[in-house]
Amino acid sequence: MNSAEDRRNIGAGYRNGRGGAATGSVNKDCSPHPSLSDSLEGEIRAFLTDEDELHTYDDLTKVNPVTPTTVLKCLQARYRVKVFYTHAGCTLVALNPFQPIPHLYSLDVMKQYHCAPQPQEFKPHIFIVAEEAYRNVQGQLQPVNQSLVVSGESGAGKTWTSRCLMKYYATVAASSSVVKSQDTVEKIERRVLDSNPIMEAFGNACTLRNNNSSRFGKYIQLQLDRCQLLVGASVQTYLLEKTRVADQPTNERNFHVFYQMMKGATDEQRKEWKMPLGQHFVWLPKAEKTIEEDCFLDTVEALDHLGINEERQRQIFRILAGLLQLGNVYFSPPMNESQPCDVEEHSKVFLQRAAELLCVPAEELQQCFRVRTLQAGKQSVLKPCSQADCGMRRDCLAKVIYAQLFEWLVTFINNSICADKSTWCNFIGVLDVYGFECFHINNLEQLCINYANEKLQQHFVAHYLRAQQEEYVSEGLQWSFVKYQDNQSCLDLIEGSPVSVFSLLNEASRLNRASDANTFRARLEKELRENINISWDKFSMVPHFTVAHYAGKVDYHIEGMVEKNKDPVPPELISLLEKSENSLLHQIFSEKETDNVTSKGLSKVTVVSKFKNSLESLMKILHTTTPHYTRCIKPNPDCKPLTFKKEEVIMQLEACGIVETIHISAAGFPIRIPFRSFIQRYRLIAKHSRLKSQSHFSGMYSLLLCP
Ligand code: AOV
Ligand code: MG
Repeated sequence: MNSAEDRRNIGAGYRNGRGGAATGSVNKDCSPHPSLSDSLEGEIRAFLTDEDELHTYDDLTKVNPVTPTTVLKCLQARYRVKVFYTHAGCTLVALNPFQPIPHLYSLDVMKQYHCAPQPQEFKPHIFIVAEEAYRNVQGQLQPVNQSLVVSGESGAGKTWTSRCLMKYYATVAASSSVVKSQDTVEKIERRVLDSNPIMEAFGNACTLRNNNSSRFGKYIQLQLDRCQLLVGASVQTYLLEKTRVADQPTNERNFHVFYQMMKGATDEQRKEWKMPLGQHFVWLPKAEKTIEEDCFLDTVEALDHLGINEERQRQIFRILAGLLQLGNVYFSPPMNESQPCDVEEHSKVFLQRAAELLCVPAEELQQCFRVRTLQAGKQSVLKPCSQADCGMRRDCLAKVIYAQLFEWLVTFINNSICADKSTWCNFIGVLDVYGFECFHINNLEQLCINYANEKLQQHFVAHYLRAQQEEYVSEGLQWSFVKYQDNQSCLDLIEGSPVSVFSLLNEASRLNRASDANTFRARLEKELRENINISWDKFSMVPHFTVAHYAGKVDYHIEGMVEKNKDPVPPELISLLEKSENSLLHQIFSEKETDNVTSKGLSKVTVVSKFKNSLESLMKILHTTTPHYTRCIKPNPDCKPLTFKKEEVIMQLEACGIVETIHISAAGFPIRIPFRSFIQRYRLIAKHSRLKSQSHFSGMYSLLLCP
């Protein structure tokens, strides 16, 4: 597969025959998983004597007995014979092979699943889930929107799976719809797929856990018309990790697009972007090389297809080049405190270049970093910034520009692929958010990412583990309750009211004074010490707190957290950008007033409040759709091809409640038809009098096919 196809489609990650990312030692250090105990090993050995048969279990509900270890053993046997998908009742388990599997996702295979009268009778595959959702969308009585919820920890294969799903629908639901822009005419499915390489170039980066880690969440709705043809799509994104632009964790990288520019630029572009060969940029750390950096032309091609014209592209790349120059600007302390800092002598050239690329006056750019304007009544007072403040303001400028540029791109993509409401009637949503993360040092970014994963887990718990069982009971069926791990208490700890980590973080952010990590830690301890999901190492010198997430314990450093939550943008920076002669930059900052960037520059809504609200809206949408769950499992922490580490896998299985899911699925009713539809469909074969006597039946469903 070539690279353009890869990133539009489903093969990214293998240009050099190499998957995954990080080095073993680092990953082992930060892995949340302890080792498998000896007793567990014993249990595995005792399980099922005929080991040769194990790989034949297509559905884990057939494993007997169902325990974490038997399930593990079965998945391991299947992985050994290169079978990567297994049903677990209502869920599909997808093991990451970390290597391309020829033909597994070919056109022929898609057709096979799409055309089969009963795709479920075929080998487990992500295409079964895709096809089921596609058939369900027609609904029993009326169309029902569907959601494909793909979850798993970082590097487990969510983004890969989402690409597979999009490619599937772009193929089986391909319509004759075309969109016109400039002088090009594009098929809509091509455009929808082209949104992937753009969003991955701007929103993905190499981390310790995944070479192509999504640093934002996305929910893409594929819009279908009455004939179930794809006529458009819309993308909703969630909290881009913008801090990465100006601050990359050790051994990690900046967003792919910067490396793509560095590597893919022509001589002419290099000159225009002031990026001579061999130039060192502080914000482009040279952590492990990734194949995504070779994809500059793919990104440009996708921008073309989406209808972003050459001039707009020039402006985008000039802005990005300007940000790189900013990273090389440093400040020296002033002779006395009443004086502003100076730009370091060897940095001056970078400041000049940044100003040229961002199309703002260099002198004003410098002034914005060095001096803050305070409002005293009707008078403005100028106050010099400290050396640290100058650096913070420089970083802030880069972050706000990058985040707003990303948002502008997403809006453009939506305008380019979204169908007119009158042309589509229902949708299939594909959810791909950043996976659970646990690094050596975690901060607000990881708290938000892990919170999003808690929300998804809670959706699964509420929708499947809890609701299914309650439904059986309410319909008067005999049912012995299967216990499950409910993560609601962890969610309450993070987002609940009146007191939670978020509420205390917001409280600290509202206080208009420099926040002290120790004070915030003390506040957390005072207010939340009764909560079993949070703990502290009393002897630690570093202010921190530990949250027991459903997927493992994560230690969060508090230093800088309150400031990140406030996410303030100095008003001088916004005023400067409004004046930019780069018309894109000018447009972004003068026309648009977002929650966090107002013309006064101050952010009113904190990061966690905004994120919480956007996730709540997402949950509301999910609740109105029929969900289909796919659990991606990362079989080893080092992203090594075909390597299955039991410790790694069993922890993921336990965390997501797979065993409970299997129990409920195995004992439950696999087919449930709303009572009305049931009557409508089967009244012919029922005795009239009997039907009549049941017409008072209050249950929601007719539950069929008890196994
Ligand atoms: P993620 O989305 O779950 O992590 P990805 O989808 O980026 O993880 O997968 C990580 C890497 O695993 C990919 O780049 C591929 O190299 C490989 N991979 C995943 N699934 C498959 C598959 N089915 N076949 C072959 N290779 C695969 V994160 O975005 O970090 O949470 O935030
Ligand atoms: Mg991803």
